[in-house]
Amino acid sequence: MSDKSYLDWPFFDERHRQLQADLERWATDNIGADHPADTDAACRDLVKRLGAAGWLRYAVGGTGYGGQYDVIDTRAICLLRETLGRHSGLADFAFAMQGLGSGAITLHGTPQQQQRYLTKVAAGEAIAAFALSEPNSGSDVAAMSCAARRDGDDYVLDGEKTWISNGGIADFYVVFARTGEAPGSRGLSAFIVDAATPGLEIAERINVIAPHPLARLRFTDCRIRAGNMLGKPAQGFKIAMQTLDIFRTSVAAAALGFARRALDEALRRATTRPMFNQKLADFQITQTKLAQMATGVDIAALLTYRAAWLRDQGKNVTREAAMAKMTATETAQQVIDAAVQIWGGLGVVSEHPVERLYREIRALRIYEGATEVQQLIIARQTLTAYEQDLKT
Ligand code: COS
Repeated sequence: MSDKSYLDWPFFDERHRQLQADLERWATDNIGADHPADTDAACRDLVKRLGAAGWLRYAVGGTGYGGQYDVIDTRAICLLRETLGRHSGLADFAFAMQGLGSGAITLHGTPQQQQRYLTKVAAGEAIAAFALSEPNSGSDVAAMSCAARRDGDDYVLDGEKTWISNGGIADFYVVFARTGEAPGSRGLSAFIVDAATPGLEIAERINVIAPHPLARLRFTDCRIRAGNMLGKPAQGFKIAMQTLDIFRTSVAAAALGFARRALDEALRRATTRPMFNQKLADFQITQTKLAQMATGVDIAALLTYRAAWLRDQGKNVTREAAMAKMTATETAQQVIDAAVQIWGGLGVVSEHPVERLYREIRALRIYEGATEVQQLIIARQTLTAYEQDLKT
């Protein structure tokens, strides 16, 4: 039984507490924590079930297009990821990628684009993916080389994208490409590319430490209508960053869910494991670990829900989202490692809950901006604020 006292923090409204309670019931009844043999099939199934149960409505904005609210409620997204993450890494993944993959359409899509894609994403009838990274452009987004050349009423895409979650099972990809209006970050644009478009192929499926659908995509003379562009030409970099501002906070929430589960598992073990005529939890050395874990969980929760709450107040949260993502993912890694230690030999047995968490957390410190990128962002924002202060 996880600590729920944080739900009384002032970041939340009654609807958030209700959402969390409803989802907790649903997840307990409907989600297994196992890593299935066929990850693609499991993900497709999870998307369908999350859609049918109404949870994916929170992943998109626009009540006219299947969204729960007109504007994405970041706290709701975070509560969903935290709760799903506590039950199953794959369920969290399936939910999160629907949001990340369609976030740019929620933020910048035309009504036609929103009608066509968001309604299906919210219903679990279409799988979305976000295609930003390239073999030579991960942290340095502005260095991307995948190109989109204007040709009459079309754009023609050439290049590669890699580490694309849902790659291989997605129905459409939001692809960022160089349109060349200016060098670097000012010459990128965003496009919606349907998976069946000729010239788009899955060049490679990538197996990772905690399996989920992941692929490298190749675009060769891939022709799409100019109407598939999201926003205006040259807005691609900002569209990508605005999307990440929402979903980075939610990565923090997923890490928080993993950490809470690890703490629960550690408590279960420590309070029942006999050792030297007492229980593991009776040793001060165990209590020190538990104290650090519980405090780490609350630090992660405070930063996560601060960023989510601020964004829901319409504030710029680039700095706060970066702080939340960096701290929650790094802290969760430590909490999970301590849980493995408390479980001892059992903690490294394949498919034990803490062994699974140990594998699940690792990628979160890398994807959607590695910890080092978050540090760069926080430092830049802090220095800029200081320099502006000096001027006024
Ligand atoms: N929202 C809106 N605009 C933003 C923004 C944000 N969060 N962050 C930056 N911008 C704007 C800047 O204001 C700047 O605008 P102007 O050109 O008008 O001045 C422009 O975008 C370029 O910003 P910046 O100079 O900071 O870009 P850099 O190339 O230095 O890159 C980092 C900044 C490293 C922070 C960025 O490339 C990044 O986030 N990298 C990690 C990418 C990532 O998460 N990859 C994983 C993909 S998903 S698995």
